[in-house]
Amino acid sequence: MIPLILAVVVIIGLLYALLGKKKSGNQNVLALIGERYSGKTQLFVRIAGGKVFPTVPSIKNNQTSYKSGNKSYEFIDYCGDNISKDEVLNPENYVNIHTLIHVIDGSDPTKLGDACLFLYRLLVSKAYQKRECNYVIYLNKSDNENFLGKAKIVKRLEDEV
Ligand SMILES: Nc1nc2c(ncn2[C@@H]2O[C@H](COP(=O)(O)OP(=O)(O)OP(=O)(O)O)[C@@H](O)[C@H]2O)c(=O)[nH]1
Ligand SMILES: [Mg+2]
Repeated sequence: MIPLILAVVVIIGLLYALLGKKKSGNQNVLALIGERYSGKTQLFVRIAGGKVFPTVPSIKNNQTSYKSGNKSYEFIDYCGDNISKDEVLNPENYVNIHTLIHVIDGSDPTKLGDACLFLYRLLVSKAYQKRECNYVIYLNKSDNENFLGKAKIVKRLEDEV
């Protein structure tokens, strides 16, 4: 009887470990997401240590590995199209996300509505509700003379969400 109980406990333990691992994913992805032209690829190149050069609209994601301390991450610069946003929010990909860096062009008020929509979609997604990833808003183009200012942008995000 005791070996049987032990076997059942071991099987339950193994199942728990396997299913638990599948649910939590690798959580080793740092993802840059945001509207087209917000400056994701420029930021990607800068953080990845490359030489900054004039970029063109991305037609595919850029990806590299990024080391911080003794931890290694997959660093992905997603295109600014809707397919890429769906890809990030897809539970199969989301499960691997450690930190989501949402790049917002702070000098373009016409893009703020779409930025709010993405934030809303993230917050209501089942994947996020199950596990909140680190979420960072990177307010870009503050050097631009049309920069709206942090307070205005935060208020707009709060109002819309
Ligand atoms: N003034 C200013 N311009 C910037 C800044 N960062 C990026 N840009 C410019 O914004 C434009 C778009 O930058 P990208 O990095 O290609 O934008 P993206 O978000 O990758 O765009 P997609 O690949 O189309 O999704 C380029 O002309 C950049 O030079 C910034 O901090 N300040
Ligand atoms: Mg790009």
